[in-house]
Amino acid sequence: MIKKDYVPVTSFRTELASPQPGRGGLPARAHLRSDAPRQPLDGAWQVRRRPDGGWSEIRVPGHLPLQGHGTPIYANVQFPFPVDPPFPPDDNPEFDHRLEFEADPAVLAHPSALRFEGVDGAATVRLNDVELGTLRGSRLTTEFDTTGVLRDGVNVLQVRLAQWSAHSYLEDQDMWWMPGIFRSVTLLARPAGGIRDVFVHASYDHRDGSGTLRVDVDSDAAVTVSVPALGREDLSAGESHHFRSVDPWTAETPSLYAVRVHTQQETVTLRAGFRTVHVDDATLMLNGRPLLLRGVNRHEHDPLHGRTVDLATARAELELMKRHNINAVRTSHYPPQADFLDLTDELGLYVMVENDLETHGFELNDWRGNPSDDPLWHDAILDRMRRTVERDKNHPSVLFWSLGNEAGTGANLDAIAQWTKRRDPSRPVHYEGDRRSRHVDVYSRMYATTAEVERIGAGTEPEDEHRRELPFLLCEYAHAMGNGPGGLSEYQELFHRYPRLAGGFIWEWVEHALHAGTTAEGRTVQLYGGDFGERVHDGSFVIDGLVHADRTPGPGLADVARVFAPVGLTIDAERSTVTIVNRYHSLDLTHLDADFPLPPVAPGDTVTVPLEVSSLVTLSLRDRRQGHEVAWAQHVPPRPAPAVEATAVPSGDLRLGPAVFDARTGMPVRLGDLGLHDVAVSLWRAPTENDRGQGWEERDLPSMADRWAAARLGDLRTRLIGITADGPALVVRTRSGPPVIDAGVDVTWRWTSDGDALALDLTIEPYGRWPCEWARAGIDLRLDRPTARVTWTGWGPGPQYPDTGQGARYGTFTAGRDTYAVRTVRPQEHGARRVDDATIDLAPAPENRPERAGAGLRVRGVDVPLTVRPWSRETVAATAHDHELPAAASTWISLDAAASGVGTASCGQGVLPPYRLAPSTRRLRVVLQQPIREEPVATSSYQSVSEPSP
Ligand code: IPT
Repeated sequence: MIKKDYVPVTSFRTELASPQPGRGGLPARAHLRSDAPRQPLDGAWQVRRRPDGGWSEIRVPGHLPLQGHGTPIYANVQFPFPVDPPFPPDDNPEFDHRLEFEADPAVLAHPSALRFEGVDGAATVRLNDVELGTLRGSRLTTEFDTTGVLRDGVNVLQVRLAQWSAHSYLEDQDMWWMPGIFRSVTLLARPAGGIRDVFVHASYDHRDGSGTLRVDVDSDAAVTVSVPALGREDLSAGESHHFRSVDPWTAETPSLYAVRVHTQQETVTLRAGFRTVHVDDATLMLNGRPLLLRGVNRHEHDPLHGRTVDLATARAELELMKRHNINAVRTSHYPPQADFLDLTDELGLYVMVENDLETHGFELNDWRGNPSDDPLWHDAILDRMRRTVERDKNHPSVLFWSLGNEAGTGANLDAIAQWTKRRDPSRPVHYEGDRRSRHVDVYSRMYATTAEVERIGAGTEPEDEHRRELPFLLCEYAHAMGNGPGGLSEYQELFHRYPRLAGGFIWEWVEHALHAGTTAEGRTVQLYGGDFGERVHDGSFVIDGLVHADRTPGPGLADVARVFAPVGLTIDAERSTVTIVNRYHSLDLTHLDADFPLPPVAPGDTVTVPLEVSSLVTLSLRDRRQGHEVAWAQHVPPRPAPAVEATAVPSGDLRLGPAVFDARTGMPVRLGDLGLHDVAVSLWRAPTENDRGQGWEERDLPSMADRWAAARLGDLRTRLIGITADGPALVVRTRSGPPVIDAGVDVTWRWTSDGDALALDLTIEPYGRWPCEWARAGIDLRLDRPTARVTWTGWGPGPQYPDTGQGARYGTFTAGRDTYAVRTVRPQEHGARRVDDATIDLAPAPENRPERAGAGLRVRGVDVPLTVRPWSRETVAATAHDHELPAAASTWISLDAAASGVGTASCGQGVLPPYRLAPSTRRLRVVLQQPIREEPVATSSYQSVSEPSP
């Protein structure tokens, strides 16, 4: 039976406004793998909304709003409540949780502790009507002593939780607000004479290959420490032991040594990795060699379970990262579930563990009242840092401690920097918000432009002496939102050029869409800010990852893999050589399989070898151990533009070869029996998320999307100037421009044909004073059946814009309609491939009559950006969610003479100058024809959208 209320309302509520740390918890310590008994308390609990909701079942771990209790709120910087610290609003969802369980006699036989690994919100915990204490710090572990409270038979555990508290002011991370017991709850036997805590210190001396190990143990009993792999069973705790030769730990060589710490009552096992991270001459060094971070920011996110991410999923994420040459993770913006770090130790990734601290919303109030600089909050902030460091201090993969994210500056941050350095002098301290780098060991910034990063790398930026000695990293850059990130290569090139630049962490790994079932057409409903009726929210800004919420890769991931390649390969066709740069930290290249003679190359070295380069050459290096491709290069010889002999002559009724033209518009309306619709010149694209942002280098200007909107770039009106026959060519002249202004483009369409194919030589010439750069310069047309698939020779499989698509290579590919179009949670321009020869196969007619052979359109050219999708640009631009796009009924095709880059202005710099599209004369040469096929298109395989791999 459910007991009556156990805490007087006033005290629970009053305490929510306290800026003090939680109370009643045991001192913070590491999560240890122990042989002491433990009892998981995860599973079905009871929950009710206070004050008068009914009890129902809930899954623990889990978030309340994802199980029908309240709704998620997405807000980035802004607090969704009045900034009135330390007070939470009265409108504050409160819940009671309850679990009845039988205590495991094995646990009961000892003193015991109850561990909460993550409870989002502020909570008070009672066991068998005894108050154990309070939980504060949503992503941090708390343990309570349950000795003497835990009893034989049925126990009753109660957790009263409020969504908002004083601590909400410290937890303003850019993510969903979602209360709940979202990580595991466990009962632990804590044997008398057992091991309370362990701190493993393992360092590596690169000069002689030796290692030093010190294992500090907190125990009342006699302790023995053994490291069997080093042949030692008897190491004294608390003393340094020197080993003449050890295998160092790096992300490339994650060598771990089992360490066993033993008392009569308890044995714990850890895995030590010998490595030393330090700063030398403003360069970040690992084991005596410069370290380059090819990192991503990782939030914990699952589209159904929020920040409850099971370990199998976390492992799959890390393996996916490794396969894409990512070697580092910043656990933005809180410590991850504890076991995650076992995986990074084992798989080999460098980790920056970040404290659960962000007070960003104060920035919108000029940082008035920021807890980071108010003595009232000192203890709570120190408590968070302490719990972060104590929990994760034994992981070799953890190279840095980060004090938090976007918490301004202040004495409390200074204090936790000092505390951290004292507690763990072996790891650099990071905090981006320390604008003067007074208390940190690395100079860190977010989204600094490549121009500035270059100055920082070159040392030409004015800096004080202290900062000048620090290595530089970008804790966030290359905002991977929607179509993008553009401009990755430029950052990487700087990282390679200047030793001071230690690389950085792309923002971000995974999109935080929440899935809410499927539509009748079978599309997943993916939601973002505002979709839950939030009155304060930040819309789609939470959809900004290299992989989608279900962890399927977006196109940017292939580009990252290429840009992050640990081996540089440059083919010089003229000299018939390939230059190989080994950018591994410590591996030579003997672990790679190559399809060309690969000489040994020491880390950091460059070697040039002869290579026969006749026609198309693709070089590929694969990691023999993991089987994935780590680097590749291609030489693609120049290809001539397809020639069409102009043998047909235009007729008086405006026919040319297979084509029929409309006398009123001058545009082609038929190609054989294929209807061509809405052929027109076009300068616009459906704004990407990056087009909608203001570039950081030009913050005083409107976004590109707004500039285009102001110029009405998407609303060109066309006037036919004339149609003439010029020998075998039909020449159409048009003028197009947006309303209101006196600028536009003069377009010459020169058509020729050999009787079968139709060649277009198009010139777009600007006139007047253009108020903005263009998004594209090209043509659009529509076919009145949906696409079944696109097959092309050109670059693929992923899309390319001038500053993206580094992962695309030359070949022949096939993609289904959706894969070609590249669907994103929020619809936007996407999917252009540069093609030489592409065939767009159309789906059968609705009445299911088999189409005649060749239903579709073939396009030839050289490197022609081709976009194909089942919606018009206007529809794409006007639709807020992917699942709201109408079902495919037609095919919209764009062929470009030129396109603008995409940049990362959604958060960061805009399109770099070489990738911008200033109005100027552009030329497009393409050949259109109906595909020749012997067999009719097999209709059945086109019924559903298949996504064949290339
Ligand atoms: C920066 C935040 O640190 C990160 O959490 C995320 O919000 C990112 O921006 C954008 O997605 S802060 C921003 C004001 C630079």
